[in-house]
Amino acid sequence: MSNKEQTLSIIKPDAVERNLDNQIKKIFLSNGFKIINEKKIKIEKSEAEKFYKVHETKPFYDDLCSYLSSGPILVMVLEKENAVLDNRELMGATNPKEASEGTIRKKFGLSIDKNSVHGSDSIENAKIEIDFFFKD
Ligand code: IDP
Ligand code: MG
Repeated sequence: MSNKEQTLSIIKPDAVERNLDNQIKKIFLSNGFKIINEKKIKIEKSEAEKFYKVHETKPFYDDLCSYLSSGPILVMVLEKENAVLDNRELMGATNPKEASEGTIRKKFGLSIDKNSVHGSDSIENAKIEIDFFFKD
């Protein structure tokens, strides 16, 4: 019995700017994820504010939203068993300095804000985030 799950992944502006999107996609594919849907877009700050609304009381909220809307991003729906948690593990800790060896953020992250990738943190949020970018 398969237990496929979907999660939302974003390759953030710092990584797209360094042309790392294909390398990062290969990491997902070689770790058993299927890329079900993808698009490269540039979002408005107002959209970033909606996407990151859970963080609106945080001191870094404004910078975070400016950053996510500062350049092109690659938004993807990833699918595999346990996609949400497996993606979080593959991404590594929020702060690249604290991320484990072999994780995407350890390899490519520049700083806690420019940490190269976003991944949904729960099945419930994955559904909300996938709808946010792909519901038409
Ligand atoms: P996550 O991306 O690992 O889920 P969250 O706590 O959900 O981390 O934070 C969302 C994003 O906000 C992070 O990926 C990072 O870009 C940014 N961020 C989180 N904490 C800080 C901070 O202390 N300073 C600056 N930016 C932060
Ligand atoms: Mg998060």
